[in-house]
Amino acid sequence: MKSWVKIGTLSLVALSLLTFGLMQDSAQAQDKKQLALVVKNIGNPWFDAIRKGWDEACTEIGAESIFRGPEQPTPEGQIEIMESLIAQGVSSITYAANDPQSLVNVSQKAMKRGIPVVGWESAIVPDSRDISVEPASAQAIGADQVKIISELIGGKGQIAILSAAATMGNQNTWIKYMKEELAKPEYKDIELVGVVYGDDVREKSYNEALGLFKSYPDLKGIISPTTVGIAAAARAVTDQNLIGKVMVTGLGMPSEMKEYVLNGASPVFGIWNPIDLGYLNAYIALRLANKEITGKPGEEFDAGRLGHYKVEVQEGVTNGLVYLGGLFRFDKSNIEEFSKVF
Ligand code: RAM
Repeated sequence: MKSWVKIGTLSLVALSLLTFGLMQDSAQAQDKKQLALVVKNIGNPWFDAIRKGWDEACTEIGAESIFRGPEQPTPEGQIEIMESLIAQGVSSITYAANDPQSLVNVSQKAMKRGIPVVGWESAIVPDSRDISVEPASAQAIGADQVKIISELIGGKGQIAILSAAATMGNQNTWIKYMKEELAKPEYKDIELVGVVYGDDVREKSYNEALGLFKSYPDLKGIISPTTVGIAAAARAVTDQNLIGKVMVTGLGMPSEMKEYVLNGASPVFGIWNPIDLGYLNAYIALRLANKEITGKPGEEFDAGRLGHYKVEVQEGVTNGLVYLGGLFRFDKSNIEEFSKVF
């Protein structure tokens, strides 16, 4: 009997310890943030690089990473995904919109339910997110692409823009600043003959480039502010033996562009680091989910290996903006090295 009591006592202690442990585990599990990242579409290597940094940060901070995107870069697919994330009750949603306007309702629904929303590359519609994240100033990104094409074509001749989808806010904003830059006197001999849309789909972008060669036989340059478009345009120039006749620049991934930098189809292009951008996005999502920040200008926070950030003022919008910083140019001097990174 005695021994039974002893064993019984021990068992009770063990049981209560076990229960305590289980409770702790489930409290931790409940506390583990679920950070959702919604990209324009699956299958674009750019978003795989963004995901790399996002996952790195999630592992570091002990959050669960949820990575979603539609098959095709359409707003409908993104709305469906965001609705399901709201129903699931994730801790935050971070998105790059295929059409920022179309995502306003679903974003507001999430915020009303207490799910913080981060809009990245999508800063054109007010009140559709708690905070915006941008790689660099849109003006600097747009202007730099004009400077590069001007250098490549010797400041003279016809150029065209091959964009992503006509609804995409980031590309549209960059194009607006390209046009502003082109209006400066130093570009008076450059004529922008048109803007075409490849929808961030490889084949469509390639065919749009072919269409430009046909419509404008004197075309000297193409600016493509999308990683999908620039690679497709450079491939089209290469396939059509137009290297040296039509210059391609814009925003590309060194891993996809190496071949075209070396063959001369696209000797110079710009971009920022998508791995760092994904990493920063995850830290911002966590800070919002933990209520350490709300997204208002002036707030400050730490973002792991990237260091300290401050939320900036965004013109005409109550919520703030965070810049990653770092717009780089790639050419034959550094393409080899960076093509191994992203
Ligand atoms: C494409 C996408 C993405 C953009 C890059 C530069 O991959 O449109 O949103 O940031 O290009």
